Formats: sequence, C-alpha cells, structure tokens
Amino acid sequence: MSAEYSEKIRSRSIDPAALEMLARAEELHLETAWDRYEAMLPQCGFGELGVCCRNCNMGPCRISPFDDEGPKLGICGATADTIVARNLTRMIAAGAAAHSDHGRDIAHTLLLTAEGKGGGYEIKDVEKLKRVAAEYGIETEGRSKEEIALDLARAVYAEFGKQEGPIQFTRRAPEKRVELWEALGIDPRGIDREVVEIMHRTHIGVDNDYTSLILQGLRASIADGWGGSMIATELSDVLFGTPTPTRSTANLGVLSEEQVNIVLHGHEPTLSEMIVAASQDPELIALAEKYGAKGINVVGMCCTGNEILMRQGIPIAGNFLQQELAVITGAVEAMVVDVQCIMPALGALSGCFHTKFISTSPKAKFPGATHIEFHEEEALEIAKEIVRAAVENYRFRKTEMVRIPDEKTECVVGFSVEAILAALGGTLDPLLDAIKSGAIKGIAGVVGCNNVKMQHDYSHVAMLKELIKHDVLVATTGCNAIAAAKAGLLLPEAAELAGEGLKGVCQALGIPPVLHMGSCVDISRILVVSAAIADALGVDISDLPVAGAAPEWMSEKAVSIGAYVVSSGIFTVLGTVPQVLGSPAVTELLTAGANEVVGAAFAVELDPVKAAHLMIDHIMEKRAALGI
Ligand code: NFS
Ligand code: SF4
Repeated sequence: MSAEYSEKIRSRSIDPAALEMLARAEELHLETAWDRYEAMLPQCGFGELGVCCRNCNMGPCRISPFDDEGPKLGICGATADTIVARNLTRMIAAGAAAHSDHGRDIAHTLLLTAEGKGGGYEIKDVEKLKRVAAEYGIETEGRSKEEIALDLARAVYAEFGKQEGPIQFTRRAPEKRVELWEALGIDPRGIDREVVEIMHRTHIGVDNDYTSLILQGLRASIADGWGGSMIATELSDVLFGTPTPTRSTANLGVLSEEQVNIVLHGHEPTLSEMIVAASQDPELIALAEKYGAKGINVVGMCCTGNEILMRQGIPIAGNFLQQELAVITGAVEAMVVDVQCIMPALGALSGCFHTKFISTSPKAKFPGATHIEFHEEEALEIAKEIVRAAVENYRFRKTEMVRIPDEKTECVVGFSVEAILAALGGTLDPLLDAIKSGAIKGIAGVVGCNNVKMQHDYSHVAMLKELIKHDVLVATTGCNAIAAAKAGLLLPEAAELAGEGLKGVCQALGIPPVLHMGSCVDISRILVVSAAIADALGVDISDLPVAGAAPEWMSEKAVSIGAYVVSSGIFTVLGTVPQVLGSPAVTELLTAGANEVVGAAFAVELDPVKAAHLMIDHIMEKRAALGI
C-alpha cells in the first residue's frame, strides 16, 4: 500500500498512518520535523562529536579531534575529554531535572489533595498509599487516607532539597547495588542538590576530570530513576490508581470525524486526568451536540497519553513524531499540552488549521499558543474551561480539510508491577521458573523516543520482534510502547510472533510478549521488577539476564535514563549515536570501562536487529554465569 508514496516519504516512517499524513503535508506544502531535519543537513560535525563548548564567553571553543592542524585545547585549556564529559553530564542534569520536576508536581498535587485543596483530585489507591507510606516509616494504623497522604507528601517533598543522606526509594535496590553506589560515592543525596552540583561542576574551571564528571552524572541519574521518576510513578498510582491490564486502541485513526477531538500531549497526568473527567461533563457534551458533534473524543499523545491510556483506556493517537501529523488531519479542535517533548512548531502549524493550540503549564509557553494556565487547586474548573474552548472550536472545523487515516490497532496496556504480580498469581515464582527453565531467556526493557535520524518506528518494531522471537520477554514504556501498540505487539495474540518458550508462557498467562509498563517515568517500574528478581535470586541486578535499549532516542531525559539504567547494572544499547565520540576516553569509559565500575556499560548499534542480538548475547552470558 505504501508503494503509492514517493521514496522520500516512505523512508520517513513505517507507520501507514504517518505516511498518509506525510503525503498530505506535502500536498498542502506544510513543513514537518522531517523537512526541517533535511534543511539542517549537514549537521555540525563538532556538535555531533560533542567537542563544542559554550560554557564561558571566551568561547565558543571547539576541538578538532581528527585534524592535526586544528586546536586541541579550549582557550581555558579544557581537553576534548573534559568538554565531552561536561556536555554529557549537563544533558543528564537536564533530563533528571525534567523527570524530577514532574515527580515534584505530582507530590504537590498529593499534598494539596491531602489538605483538601486539590480541585477535584482524590486518592484512588489507598492500599498503595499505605505501602509507600510504610516505606517512609509513616504510621498508617487507624489514620485517614488524608492524614497518611499529608505525611507522605511532606516526606517526599523533602527528598528534593535534602542536603545529606539517601533518597528513600534508592533503598529498593538490592543491598549489593546500594553498597556499590556508596563505595563509588554516587549514592545520591537530594535530587535538586545533584542537579545543581552538575551545573556547578561544569562551570568554567571546576571539575575538569572526565571520570569525576561522569560519576556525578551517574549520581544525578540515580536520583532520577530511583528518585524523581519513581516518585512520579508511585504517587501517580496513589492519586490516579495503579494501572491494571486495559484494552484500548492506538494510532491517528482514533481521531473521530464526528466528534470534538481533543489531543492531550505532554507528560503530567495531573492535567490529562482532569481533562478526561471534564470531557464527561453532561453540560459540555450537550454543548458539543448543539454544535452538531456526536460527543467529545479525548485522545492522548506521547507520555501523558500513556498515563491516561493505561489508567483510563483513553485511545492514544501516536508517539513523538506524530504530534504534527495529528494537527495535519484537520480534525483536531484542541491540542492541549503541558510540559516536555512538545514541538514549538505546533504553534505555526495549528495556525494553518482551525486547531487551537492550548498551553497550560506556567513552565511552558509557546509562540502561537492560547495559554490557559492550569492550577491544581482549581483543576476541574480549568479543565472544563479547556474542554469548552475545544467544543466551541468545533464550529470552525473545515470539513474539506479533514483527512483521518483509517489506521488504529488494538492494544492491551497497563502492566504495573502490581498487575504483573497479579497475572502471575501473586508471586514472581512462575516468572523465575520460566527464566530458569529457559522458556523465557531473559527480560529486555525497550524504551525511548522517536528521532528523525531514523525511519520512524522502524527500529522500535524490528527490535521488539527480534527479541520476542528469541524468547526474550519485553517491558516497554514511552514512545517505544506506542510504536509497539500501533504494530499490534501489545496484544496477547502477538505471542504467535514469539519463540516457542515465550509463546507458551504468554498463552498460559494470557499476556502479550511485550508488556506496556507506562510512560517514561515508569521505567522506574522496570527497576522495581529487576530489583525484586535480583533479590529473589540473591544476586545483584548486574547478574541478571536483563538488557535495556533505546532504539530511537533523542531527548536529554533519555540520556538520564540510559545513565541510571547502566548505573543500576543493566547493559544498554543505544540506537542513535550520542554526542560523545569526540573523546575516545569518554567513549571507552561508557562502552567498556563502566563494566568495571558499575557492572554494566553502553553499546551503540544503529541496526535494530543487530542491537537485539547484542542484548540476546548479553542475556545468554548472564544465564551461563548464573548456571541456568
Ligand atoms: Ni520519554 Fe515521553 Fe517520547 Fe522520548 Fe518524549 S514523550 S518522557 S522523552 S519522545 S519517549
Ligand atoms: Fe572554551 Fe573553556 Fe570557556 Fe569552554 S569553558 S568555552 S573550553 S574557554
């Protein structure tokens, strides 16, 4: 079917809905990220190698690693090693900050809710609230959920600014791992402190030793994975409910020709959960009907889409590279965004259609957007105002501009740790037995973004298929999870594509071979499962037949994720090249030396099938070492 498209368009995505919209964009002379990427080529070689420094105004400085004539030192004397390590560490700081600030916002919402000031939120999972509170040593007996939540929110809040001592959730890691972090001096203190310390260390003339810089990067990343991100996951479950397996649909075909379409794009469930609630308001539905619409259709995009997909079964329209394509359908009344991974291009693009581009976060404003600021204290009221703006906009939809691809795929999502345990009958034993018997060779966490440098979704899907074919059970989150959903890999029926062993296990349990564990902050769930398996086997995470991958990553959050996954002892393959190759020493440290330090390292492999085999080989080596 894709034969009808030009070679240029076909090279951009494997997703038929994306191809259709890319052709439509061309027809309408609209520019997308792919066109802007082409216009950007060739990209700056110094930037690609990570050897450009702008950390002071004597610069910019750039090192010519391959040119005998060019400068080998920055003006201050910084080497390529220093510059590459500083740049990478700053990327980790930004990624850890983004995830952790999300976690902080959820903690804030829990605090307001506990104080009775949350405008419409309630604590949905009381059992989880009590479990998490107990970890913090908070008394739960005979107390109301609000009293417990108040103490918990305050205790969690304190994790961000803590000057000394560990973050509570890091103690969920196996004892050996924690001891290793302590011995290396990378057991994180308060999350904000670690991020600030990176900014200090990377200022001109502070930390100029690449190993020392990268160790601090790892420390901040652990504060993200086992801190900020885990806080976001756990408190979201407390507030909005812990996900359980839920059926829904994915891809642009979830947009409706006859309803008011609202796309929720961004990351924090505080906003998206309330919009879902507001869209069910009878008065607003009646208003939509008055304008001739058959109701209100809320769909998700990117990670906030994952949040409402797994908790509410709200269909998901697509992943990162589909945000512009959703607008190009001409059927979107409102593109409502909060923070992270939102292309500023949406402002001008929405202007070419009737689409209202609505920003909501005090932290994230966009040219060309209508700003309706969201505050948790009046959450439901503001959410209704946003939904109303979308409904009012339905009248201005130009029917002749509407092209919704007829593409949507069923999926089963919502495999929280709790849901996996329930599927296994309450204990990890059946999973451990399947791993020991070899029916399941190991577990892979496959995560991360889309990147215009790769054919959209190709690497995600090819890697997943190769892994399950070789009996590797996959846990997925973020934009990889959305790619998997669109490709039909999140269905129990996808077990047919798995090797005999994995297929048998999936069929016996009625689960898909690729388990949707949530948004990117929910990679913390993969950490929790890994720790539980390591504890059950009496080993460290680095001993497990487990591997990670980010086949199409692009964001700074992905850099922080990669760093904390490796720091946790999990071998990780990157499918796009990080900007570090200008320092052979840093490259060596990340891809080899790290094994001696944290018991795991990175690999870079652009071919997703070869990358899958690196993971499978690693899994087989770990099995052999464990004697299974
Ligand atoms: Ni993760 Fe989610 Fe997607 Fe990448 Fe962005 S939406 S937080 S960063 S692009 S996977
Ligand atoms: Fe150049 Fe050093 Fe300033 Fe960086 S910190 S811009 S390498 S002088």
